[in-house]
Amino acid sequence: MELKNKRVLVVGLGKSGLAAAHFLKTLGARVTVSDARPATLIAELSELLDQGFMVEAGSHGLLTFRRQDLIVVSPGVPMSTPVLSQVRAMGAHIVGELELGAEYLKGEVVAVTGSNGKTTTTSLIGEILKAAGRPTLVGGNIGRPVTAMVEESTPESWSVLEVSSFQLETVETFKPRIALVLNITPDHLDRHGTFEAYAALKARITEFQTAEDFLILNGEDKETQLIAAKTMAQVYWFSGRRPMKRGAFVHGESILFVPREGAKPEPVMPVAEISLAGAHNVENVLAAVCAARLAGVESETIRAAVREFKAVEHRLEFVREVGDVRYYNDSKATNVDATMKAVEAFAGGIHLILGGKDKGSDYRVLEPFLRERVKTVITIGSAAEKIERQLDGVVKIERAETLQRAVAFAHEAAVAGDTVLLAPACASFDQFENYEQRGRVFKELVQGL
Ligand code: UMA
Repeated sequence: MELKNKRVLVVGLGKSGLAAAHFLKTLGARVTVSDARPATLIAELSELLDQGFMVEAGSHGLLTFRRQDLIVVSPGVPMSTPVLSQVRAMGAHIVGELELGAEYLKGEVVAVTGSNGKTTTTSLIGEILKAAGRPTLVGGNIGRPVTAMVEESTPESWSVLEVSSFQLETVETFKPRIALVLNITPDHLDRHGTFEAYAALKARITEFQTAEDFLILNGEDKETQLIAAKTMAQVYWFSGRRPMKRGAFVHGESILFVPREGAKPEPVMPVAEISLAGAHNVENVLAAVCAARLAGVESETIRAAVREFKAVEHRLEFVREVGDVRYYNDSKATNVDATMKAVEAFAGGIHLILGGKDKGSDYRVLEPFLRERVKTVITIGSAAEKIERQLDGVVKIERAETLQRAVAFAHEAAVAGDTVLLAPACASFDQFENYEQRGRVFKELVQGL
């Protein structure tokens, strides 16, 4: 894409949009930015105008969108947005921020998608590559836009990208050297409409891969297995339950890696050396081991890096013990499947804080896990009523409305040996800026007990 002197529109002025706008300027493009928020709410407005950007605020106007050589959308802006559908029908060229950044990124790319475990796996692969002495960059959905990584990248770089379904909606050439699909369970149905549409977007991570590339899939997840038939890349597998023909798996007490079909399994490390809680985290480690071995990192280096790796903030993060009650922050559990995995990580005695902004989820699937391990569900946010309706009679439910009241209630209700777990199964946007802020507020409340 030669963009010098081209008219480019950036849609959405969050992290991605701002990074894309500044990046496009370095390429010599004539950049307009458009955000649905009113001008008074865009903190960067005067700075952007001073820097020579044209700004449209308060709405997305068809005229602005029609006059462009390229439109770059932020992940939070759906392709179904009316003005985008309209100009697309007229032949507009529309890409996402990830697609734009990845096209200019130098070096190798490892891309991690899936419904859950993306952030942990992305961070862990990053740590392993760093430990192996590779110049490593970590970004994407994890928080650093790809366009903001380009300048730092060199032909020797390894960029490890967390990739969301929102970002995959707008790829057109994205071709990672190593792609991972960790699992596919219902999420973001409010945006994608159906589970099938969501799963199809996840598969786009491998759409442009060729035979020299690698695709790592979960041997225990039916939806990811289906992708194996659709890829040109060399498929590797991971499994916590049984040996795989090639890939990483648990056998007895150890993690093994098979580099080629028929090759002898190589020992990588004992499972007991993983310091992260929960069976799902063993899967995340297996996926990372597989990616790191395919990137050519020695098992000894992988083992040392995994041993050192602690939980990422907001992912089943231990906060504090108060009067023999342990508090965990899993604010990143923004869908039902993630909550299920968090609950599974504890034997029982859980006071579970659920709720926030509903994403069209079915909370009834939590039933067996709640019956087995949860003493009380404490609801917060706008999804509270739906959760209570769907889980009526399954478990004791308390409506707290706010996180503050939820923590106070859990503190009252919990007895020695219990666990208080924030794993809300919902987005945070009804009461918080994002899941990070929700997690931080939770931790502050717990520290204040
Ligand atoms: N906006 C419009 N028009 C619209 C919708 C939104 O102008 O129709 C504007 C909003 O007013 C706002 C901006 O778009 O100013 C927000 O853009 P955004 O939602 O894309 O947010 P960013 O700050 O750019 O953050 C995005 C990702 N956000 C989403 O995908 C919703 C971040 O992932 C990511 O870290 C960041 O880019 C850097 O790559 C967050 C996320 O929640 C963590 N991701 C989802 C998830 O993990 O479940 C997919």
